[in-house]
Amino acid sequence: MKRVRDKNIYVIGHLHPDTDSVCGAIAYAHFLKEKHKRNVVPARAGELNSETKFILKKWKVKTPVLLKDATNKNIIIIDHNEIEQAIKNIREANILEIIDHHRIGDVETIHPIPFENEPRGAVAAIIADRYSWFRIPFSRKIAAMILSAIISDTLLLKSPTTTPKDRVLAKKLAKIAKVNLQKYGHELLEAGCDTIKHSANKIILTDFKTYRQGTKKIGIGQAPVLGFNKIMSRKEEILKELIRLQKRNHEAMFLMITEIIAGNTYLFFAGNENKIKKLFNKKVETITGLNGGIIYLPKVVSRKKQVQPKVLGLL
Ligand SMILES: [Mn+2]
Repeated sequence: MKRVRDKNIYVIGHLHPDTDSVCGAIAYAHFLKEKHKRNVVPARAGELNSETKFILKKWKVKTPVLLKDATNKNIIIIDHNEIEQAIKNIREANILEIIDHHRIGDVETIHPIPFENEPRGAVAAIIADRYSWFRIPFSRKIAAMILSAIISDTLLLKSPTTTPKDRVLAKKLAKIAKVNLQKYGHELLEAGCDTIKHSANKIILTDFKTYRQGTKKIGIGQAPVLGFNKIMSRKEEILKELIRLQKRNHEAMFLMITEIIAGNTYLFFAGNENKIKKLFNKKVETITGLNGGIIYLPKVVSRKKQVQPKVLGLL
């Protein structure tokens, strides 16, 4: 065991945290406290996005503490298991457990630890199962946290990552939280759709994940919008910024602009056009002089299931 001075146990999700990472951490920290584990603290790996801010405010839940460095900390990792997506110095942490719903990555530990990974709509849904196994009732607030995470990660159960178990769970949690699933779901997703207000840089990096193999890195951002018109009038500016960021240290960089009501995506890319074109086998819109392009992907909403497996072929 590594010598650890800070007695707290931090439950933390990935960098550029989304609602699942934040509300999942809140729900799991609460669960562990209910099981009489002390010193469990929900944490976050960065600034909250506007959707998560809306949720925490609405349900009057305290914002998790910001943790920037994992050195000598007791950490429970949720919603990721790749070093590239974890807070700084995760190798220097005492990792106690991992709960995730992504591909198996590269986080290593010294000791055997509980590691649960299941393809579910949200990591919060896996955490909800723990409550059920141990017969710990969901308070209204915790039900709302888990429900919000499921709605956010599955775009109100529209993403192909949604499982039948997630649908049943969402209905049950909506009842406990005393909300109408459709109405609350739209309210929540719309709160996250302030993409248009932001700089191109922030649009790309607010919800951004990096994947590494050896020295090569690929990045995929995703930004939700209501209707494409306004955002696509800024396509040149956004593509230019994506290319600028890619040139610094990525093999290729992508941005999914996803329209959340119809469930369609414009995929912006920066990198080798010929290689990327082949991955999608779709028409590519290019802008003269720019080393990148835009591909329209109808009925694509999931980075994890519909984009990442294709583009990781570039590594
Ligand atoms: Mn997630």
